[in-house]
Formats: sequence, C-alpha cells, structure tokens
Amino acid sequence: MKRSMQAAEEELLALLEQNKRTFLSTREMSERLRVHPYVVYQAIKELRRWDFEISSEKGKGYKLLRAPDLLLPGEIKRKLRTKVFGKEVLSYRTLGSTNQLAFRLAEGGAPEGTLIVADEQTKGRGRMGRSWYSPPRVGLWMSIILRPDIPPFKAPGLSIGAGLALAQAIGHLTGIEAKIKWPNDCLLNGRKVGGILLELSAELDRINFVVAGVGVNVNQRSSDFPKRLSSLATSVRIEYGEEVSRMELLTLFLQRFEAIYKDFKKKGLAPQRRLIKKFSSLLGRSVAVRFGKEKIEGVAEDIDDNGSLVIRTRKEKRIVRAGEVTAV
Ligand code: BT5
Repeated sequence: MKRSMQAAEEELLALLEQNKRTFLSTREMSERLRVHPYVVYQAIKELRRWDFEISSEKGKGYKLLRAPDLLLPGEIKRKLRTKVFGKEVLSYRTLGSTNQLAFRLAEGGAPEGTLIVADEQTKGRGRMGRSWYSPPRVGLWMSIILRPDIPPFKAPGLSIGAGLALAQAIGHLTGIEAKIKWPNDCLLNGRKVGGILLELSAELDRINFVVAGVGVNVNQRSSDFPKRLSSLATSVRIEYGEEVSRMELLTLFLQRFEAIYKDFKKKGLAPQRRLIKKFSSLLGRSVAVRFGKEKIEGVAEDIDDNGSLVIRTRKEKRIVRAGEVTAV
C-alpha cells in the first residue's frame, strides 16, 4: 500500500525550510531531529517523490530549492479550527480512492473525524460505479469518517449537509454564489464544481460508520478537463479567474461541515432549512427524477430534514430519497 506523509518527513521539511540558504548535512539533520541518518536519507527520498526540489552536494549536504503546493497533515492540523474533523489526517501523494481507503480504515476502528486526502486519485469514484476525474495537485479529493448515532434512512441528509458546507466555503472564499443540486452536486454558474459520495456501513436500524467523500475541482484550467467533462464540469479557478488556496478551501469547508454535522446528529437538516432553500438550484423548478426504473415529474418543492426531495406531481406529493434529477 502507498504511504501517507509521515511525521519524520514533515519535521525534516520544517528543518530544511528554516535553513533555506544553507546546506545541511545528513549528520546535522539526524542529530537535530534525533533520528538515525538512514531515516533522514529515506525522508529526503520520499520528499523528492512528492516533488520537493532538494539539491544535494557531496560533502555539503542538502538544501531545499522549491516546495510544491501540498496538503500536508501537520499543516492541515495547525490551520484547522475544528474539534473532531481532521484530528487524525492521512495525506497521500497518490491513491486509488480516498473513499476506499477510508472505508477500510473505518472497518478497522479509525475514529470519527479521521480525514484522508490525496493529491491525485487513480480510481476516484462517483455514485453507481461512475468514475471521478481526480488529477494531481489541482483539486481536493478527500474522505471523512463519521460515526453518527442515527438510523440509516437519515444518512442521505449528510450529503446535502456536506454540499451546503462546500457551497458556503466556496462563496466565502470567492464571493461567487455556489449552488447545491440535490442529492450530491455542488455547482458554480451551472456547472459541476464538486460532488459528494456517501458510503455507509450499517445494520437495519443503526449505522456503523459513514464515509463522506468530497471531490472539488479547485485549480484546473478549462483545457485541463477531458472532452467528456468540458461542458459539464468547472473549477473554482475557472469561475473566479484566479488560483485559490486548496488549504484555505479545505479548512473553511471542514469547519463549516463540522458545525452542520453537529446540528445534524440532533436535529437533522432542520436548522439548515433556510440556507438549503437559499442555496438549492432546484427548489421551485419543474424537474424529472429518475430512481431505479421509475421516473416522476413535478415541481421540486422542498428538501426535508432527512435530505429527501419532496416533489409535487399533478396528483400527489412524493418523497424521494435518492435518484438523478434534471430540470425540465
Ligand atoms: C459524484 O458522483 O459526484 C461523487 C463524486 C465524489 C468524488 C470524491 S473525491 C474523494 C472521494 N473519493 C472517491 O473515490 N470519491 C470521492 P456522481 O453524481 O455519480 O457523478 C459522477 C459523474 O460526474 C461522472 O459520471 C462524470 O460525468 C462527472 N465527473 C467526473 N469527474 C468529474 C469532475 N472532476 N468534475 C466534475 N464532474 C465530474
């Protein structure tokens, strides 16, 4: 399995950053960090794998030349103002899917709030076997482990809660009004900028854990998207016109999501009602919803406290827990 960024590497990095003008020898670093020289050697190798440019000169040692824009665990923990989310952080250069790893870790007992981030995903997944395009360094590809004491049928509301947190975080950072599109999309100017994937381990009446996977296109240019996505997808940078800090967006999102999650466990989405209405791209519009083999048409009237969509058809009111919606 791939390795997460380790504490030794982050400590070494901090040392190199403090001494940007001078070379540091392996011996000096090993003494200052109180680790074996071999650990220093391995850590340098790993940092180079993460694209840190580190020059080395015989007899002199190592010097940091350039650091890439990364989401490192130590920095995330330092910047986050949360109580539970991100107290444990695992950060990977590349992973198949953060959700897949999070699920395995949760099965092994990882605590609530554990955050897994990857710079790139090679098998990023969407719902129903679809794939999620997750190229290196330009997006937020992350999963959070949650252990809410709620019945499983209430879990879909977490997807709306996460979508709302994301829309608010993007709005806060850029001033652009992002929208949530039931059940799991976040839109900027009508195009998909983010998606949520909830995966559940549950018994009939109780949840063991939920993995909340969140993908956000942050710094892609239009030309970075493959053709099949170019008319559907966008990034924060494309709409805002400037590169934005992934770290800042990550921390804003997690802080907001933690607050919504805390309320959600006690009262569902009720406390967010007003905001959901404000941010929703569908409410009040004529829509068609597909779920399984069924399709219904009507007006999207509301999102209830459990995150279900309430549709007013010509004959009746229908409550839909999951599905695909299109505006008609
Ligand atoms: C989603 O699925 O929107 C959920 C996406 C969740 C991704 C995160 S990333 C971190 C975590 N780890 C994972 O492995 N996944 C989660 P869905 O509603 O099924 O939408 C998938 C569809 O969105 C695809 O079929 C494409 O049409 C489109 N799509 C794929 N990649 C995209 C991207 N980067 N930006 C916008 N749209 C994309």
